[in-house]
Amino acid sequence: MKDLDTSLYFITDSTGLSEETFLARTEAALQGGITLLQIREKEKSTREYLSLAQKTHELALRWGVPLIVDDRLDVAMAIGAEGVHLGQSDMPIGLARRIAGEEMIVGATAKTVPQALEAYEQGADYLGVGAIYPTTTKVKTVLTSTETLREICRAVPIPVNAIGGLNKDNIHVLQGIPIAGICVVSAIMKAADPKQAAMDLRDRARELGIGAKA
Ligand code: TZP
Ligand code: MG
Repeated sequence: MKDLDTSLYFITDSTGLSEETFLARTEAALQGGITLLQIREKEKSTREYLSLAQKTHELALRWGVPLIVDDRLDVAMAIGAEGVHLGQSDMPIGLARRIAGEEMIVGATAKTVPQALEAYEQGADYLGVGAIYPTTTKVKTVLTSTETLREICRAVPIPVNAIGGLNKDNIHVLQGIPIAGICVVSAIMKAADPKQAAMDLRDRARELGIGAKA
């Protein structure tokens, strides 16, 4: 298994932001102690995605945090990102693993135990499970119960992260579930002070024992 710290996994969203503001917020999140970074763009052309991913990767490298590219293995490989995140309608995990090789981080979305097992068996390094709460981030998703989240954690030996509508005031529902960490978009991206927001999330998660390595 890869040595991967998914305890505070920040997923970006550039919607409505200038590139300068986007990069400033992303760097603030890195300063605030995020442990994993994902660039997630749904509207950009391939060239635009490549360009922003490249700039984001430069920041991530400066802070020593791995960068994961959402949806696009080609973009991830082209910019030398550390990983790719694939959902249920993206490239199958097994195929991505074959193309990407063993070194690259391949993450998968799973909403059920069978999906989690399949992703694990095909070579996923970690799983994102949710949405735990309704989200304002643009995504096609349904809610996943904390009970299913717990069952997925039991079913696979790889890190499992909770996602969806999570913030420092509601992550207590995850206490006692052996997740490796949390994924957030808005709680950091839309915060008045993204650095502080990342620090607060990290502190609150630690306080609750969420994502703590045993
Ligand atoms: N997958 C399930 S929920 C979600 C994704 C990508 C969005 C999470 O965003 P937020 O703003 O943290 O609710
Ligand atoms: Mg996807």
